[in-house]
Amino acid sequence: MNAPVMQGLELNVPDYVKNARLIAWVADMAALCKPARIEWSDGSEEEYDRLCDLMVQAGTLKRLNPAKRPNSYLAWSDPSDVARVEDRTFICSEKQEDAGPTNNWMAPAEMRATLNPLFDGCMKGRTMYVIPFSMGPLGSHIAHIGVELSDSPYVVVNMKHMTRMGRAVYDVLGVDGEFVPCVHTVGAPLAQGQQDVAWPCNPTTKYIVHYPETREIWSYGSGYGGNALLGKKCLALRIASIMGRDQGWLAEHMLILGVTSPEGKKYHVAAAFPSACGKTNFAMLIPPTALNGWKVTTIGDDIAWIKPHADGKLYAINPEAGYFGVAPGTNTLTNPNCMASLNRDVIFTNVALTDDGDVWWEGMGDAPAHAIDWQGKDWTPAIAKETGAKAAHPNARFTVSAINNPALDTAWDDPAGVPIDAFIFGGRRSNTVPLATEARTWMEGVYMAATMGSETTAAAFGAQGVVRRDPFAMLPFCGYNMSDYFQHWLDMEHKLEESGHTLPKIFCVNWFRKGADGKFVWPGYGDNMRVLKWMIDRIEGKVKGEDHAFGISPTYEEITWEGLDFSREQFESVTDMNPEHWKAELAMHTELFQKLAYHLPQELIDTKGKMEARLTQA
Ligand code: SAT
Ligand code: MN
Repeated sequence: MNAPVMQGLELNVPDYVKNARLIAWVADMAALCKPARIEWSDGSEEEYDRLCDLMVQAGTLKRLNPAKRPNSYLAWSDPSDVARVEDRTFICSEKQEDAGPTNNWMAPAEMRATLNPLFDGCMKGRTMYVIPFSMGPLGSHIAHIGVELSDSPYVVVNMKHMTRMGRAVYDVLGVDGEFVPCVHTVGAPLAQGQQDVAWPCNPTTKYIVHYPETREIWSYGSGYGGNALLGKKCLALRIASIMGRDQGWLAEHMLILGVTSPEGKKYHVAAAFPSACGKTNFAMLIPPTALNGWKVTTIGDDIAWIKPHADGKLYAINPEAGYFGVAPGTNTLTNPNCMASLNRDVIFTNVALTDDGDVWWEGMGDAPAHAIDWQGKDWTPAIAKETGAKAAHPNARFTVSAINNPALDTAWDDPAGVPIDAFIFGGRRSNTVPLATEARTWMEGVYMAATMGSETTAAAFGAQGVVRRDPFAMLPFCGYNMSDYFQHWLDMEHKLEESGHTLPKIFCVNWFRKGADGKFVWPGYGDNMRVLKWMIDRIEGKVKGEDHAFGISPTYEEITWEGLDFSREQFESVTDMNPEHWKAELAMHTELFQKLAYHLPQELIDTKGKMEARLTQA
C-alpha cells in the first residue's frame, strides 16, 4: 500500500495492513485530530519496552526496583483522573428509549456536533497510535476485533496486557474484515514547544461515547482505565451487549471459573458481582485444605462472552487477556494467586512507592515506615493517622497479563470457549439475601439477577451501606435499555430450549451477611468453595436443598464443614429469610420496576407477585 500523505503528515501504513476501511478511517481521524505523527502499533516486546522507556523519560512511569518487581512500572495519574466517569458516559442511540432510563443519552447528531470541535486538533503535538486488538482468542468464532486510535502511550502498553494486541490481528482482519472503531484522546493538545505533563488529561471536559447503531466508541479527556482502554467496558460490554442482543448471544460482566472435582470432573461457572464484592478474589479462589482434591482455575476475572453452540451447550470465552484489578485490599491472605500474579511484568497505577523502589497499598500488609503516596507526597503511618491520607488511591489498579496467574485455566485461551454449567449472581448485603439460593426456573434466575442489589462501600460511592440496585451487575455497562436486556435473557430460554439446549442453573449468593455485632458471619474467600460444591451437588442431583419464597437454599447438613468451625446458629443467621426484611426488599424491587417500566417484561412483575403471595402465606 502506498502511504497517503496529508498536510505533511505521513500515514505510514505498514504493508501488512490491507483493510481498506481501516486505512480510510485512520486517514479521516488523523485529518480531524491532527497528531504530529502516526504509529501503527505491532504489539511487540520491543515496542512495549520502547514506549515504557519513553514514558519513564516523560515522568509518566517510574521503573520499579528490578530486584523486587522485575519489569514493572508505576504510574501516578492526575488527581482529577482516577476512575471511570459514569456521569460522562453516553449511549447515543437514535431513540432515547433504546438507551433506557439507566444510561445517559444524547442524539447521535447532537453528540457528533459536540465532539467534532473537541476532537478537531485534539492530538496536536502528540503521536496517534493505531492499536489493533482482538477481544477473545485470535480467530475464535466468539471473538471480535477492535481498533483503537489513541494519543496515549500508557493506553498502548496497557492494551498489550489487556487484549490480544498487535500485528497478528491484521491477519484475522484481512482485506474486508469487520472491526469496531474506537477513538481515544486525552484531550490535551500540545502547542509548539509546550512542555508535556506526566499525566496529560482534560481536567474539565470528559466524554465516553457509544454509538450503538454504527458501533463506534469515542472517548475524550481521560487517560484512566475503562475511560481509555476502550476494549474493556466500552467494547466488550456496552457495544458487545448490543451485538449480543442482535445476534442471539450474551455479553456479560462475569468472571469465568473452572471447578474440578476430586473425581476429575470439570465444571464451569460464570459469575456476576457488582464492584467491591470480591470478584477478583472469587476468580482466583483457593479451596480450603479440607476440601482436598477440589481445584479452581481462572478463565476470566471480569467479562464473559457467551454463545450457544450446536452441541446444546452455552460456551463462554473471556474476551480479555489480562487483569485491570483493584490493588487496595489485595494481600497474600485474601488472594494469594493474585499476589503471585503481581510479582513481575506489572503496570501499577496510583499505588504508593516505597523507599526501596517497590509498591505498597492499604491492605497489602505491614505499612512501610515511609513511602511516597500516589500524589507524590511523603507518607508515613503517623501522617496517615493524623490526616487520614491514603498511600494508594482506593481505586488504584494493577495491569497484568493473564499468563501471570498461577491458577490460570488451561482452556483460558481456547477459541471454542468453555461450556457453562451455572450462572452465579451476588451482591454485598448485610441482611435479607441468603448465603446461597438456586432459582427453580430460568425465569426466577432472571428475576434474581434483575433485582440484584449491593451495599455501597465508601471507597466507590461516598455514602456507605446504601443498597444500590445493579441488575446483572450491568448497570453502568448495558449498552441499551435495561428492560430490553431482561427480555433478551428471557428470550434466550425459549430460543435455547427450542434448539435443544440445556440451560445452565442460576444461583444467587451473598457472602456479606452481618451478625448482631456488625461483623461478617461467613468467612468468605477460600471457604466460598463450600458453596460452590453445594451448587455442583445440586447440578448432580445429590442434594435437595430447602424450598422457600426466593428459591432453594442449602440445609446445614448439605454443606461440607470439615476444617471450619461454623455452627448451626451461624448458618441460620446467614440463610434465614426475615419476613420484614423481605417486605422492604420487595418494595425496593417495586421502585426499581417503576424506574424500568418501559418495556419491562410482564413475567418479572408476575414473578414478584408470586413471591409476595408466598411470603404473606408464610
Ligand atoms: O476502569 S475499569 O472500567 O476498567 C474498571 C472498573 O471501573 O470497573
Ligand atoms: Mn468489572
